[in-house]
Amino acid sequence: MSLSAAKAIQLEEQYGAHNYHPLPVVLTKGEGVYVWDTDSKRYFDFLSAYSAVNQGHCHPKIVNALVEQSKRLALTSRAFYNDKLGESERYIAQTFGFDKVLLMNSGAEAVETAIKICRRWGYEKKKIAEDQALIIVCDQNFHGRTTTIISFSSDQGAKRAFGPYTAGFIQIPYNDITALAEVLSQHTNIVGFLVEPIQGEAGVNVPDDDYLQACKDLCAEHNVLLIADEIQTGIARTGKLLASCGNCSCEDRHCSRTPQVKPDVLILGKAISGGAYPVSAVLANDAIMEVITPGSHGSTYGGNPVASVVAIAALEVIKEEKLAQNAFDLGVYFREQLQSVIAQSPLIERVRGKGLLNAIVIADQPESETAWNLCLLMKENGLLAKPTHGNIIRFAPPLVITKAQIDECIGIIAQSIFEYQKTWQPQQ
Ligand code: IF1
Repeated sequence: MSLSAAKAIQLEEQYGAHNYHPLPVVLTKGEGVYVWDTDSKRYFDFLSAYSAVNQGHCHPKIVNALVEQSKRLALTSRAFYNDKLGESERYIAQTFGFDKVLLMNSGAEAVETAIKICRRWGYEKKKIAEDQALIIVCDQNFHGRTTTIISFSSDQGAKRAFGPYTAGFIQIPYNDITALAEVLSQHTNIVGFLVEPIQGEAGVNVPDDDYLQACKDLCAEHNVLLIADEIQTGIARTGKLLASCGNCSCEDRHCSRTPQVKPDVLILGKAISGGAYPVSAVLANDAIMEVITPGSHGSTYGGNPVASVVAIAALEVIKEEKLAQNAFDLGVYFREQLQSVIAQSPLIERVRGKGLLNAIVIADQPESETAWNLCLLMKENGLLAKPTHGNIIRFAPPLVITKAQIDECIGIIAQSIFEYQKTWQPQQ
């Protein structure tokens, strides 16, 4: 018997740190694109745990892998070998086309791992002076919440009063290849460029089609590692297996239209384990990964047997159910359908995104409550979504969604927009 919604909220209020401001809904069950609250009300999940549940909630194949391995051998630490890690390292490395992979747990841990690999590569291979390595990042980035990662964040809410900050990072504008070229020409001790192929948290900022290729070319020219953070955009979310690189599992017709960019270091998380278990990964070829030597990096749970089998199962689901293809096709359809709603509403400025990572921009001030209030109304109408920044609402359903379900969700979104705009006055 699950707790009442009020009791669940009260317990979190009293005993939990207040590090989130959740939508007022208490979920107790998930299956595919649906979640249910403690009053048995069903919702479409249009957040997918920030794109960790691409395969749909509680996918039977992934859950089964989790349960069966947990009953056999869950954790050995890396002090000993186990019979699952090597198999998953091979599967992951070959799926994404790299020589090696280093498995961690959270996305932030993988980003930290990539930063360490890149810095050590800079000292040992590029012969940068000790402790002088610089890594370029973009403004409006989101790469996690550790002290080093927030050191190069431009989000004051995530950064304020957590100093002193880690040095060694230069921030440039996103989607600005001239800015990247300038910084690369001004500094000789740059070792890496860490970038999201699409900026998720910043509001689904999609760069110019040729941006990533131009970044790759400039990084190659200056012997700098291109580090792609695909924790949110990867694993079929944007209509290809990866937003940045062309090792696609989708049909050629999709990839021929956008450049295939292979980063030097690839960072994955979230949907690599389908929302069942925390798994993250850093992939690179031998010439880079060999800077990691015994004792130089690790974690208690990183690469454990359960993580290993869950990651394989989650990636197999992506391939077997052709979820990249589905995300591509239904993403086009979703944006087209939403565009016809937007054309009838002064409330929404535009829709943008790739695959099933989309967002609408509300025609109001970022500090207005409009996006939040519209999410509350969509919740009442049976769809869960949450604002990213101020006046932007992200729409990211599980990739197993069907066309008929998209139609139903367009109906809910349209109904909510038309209902809300009856009484809406834009903030002056
Ligand atoms: C929160 C944001 C999304 C990520 C990218 C690394 C990480 C994330 C591109 C770190 C994590 C999550 C974290 C969660 C909310 C969510 C989020 F709003 F914070 F920014 F998705 F956009 N790189 N994103 O998106 O991975 O350590 O969380 O496993 O912290 O509130 P993690």
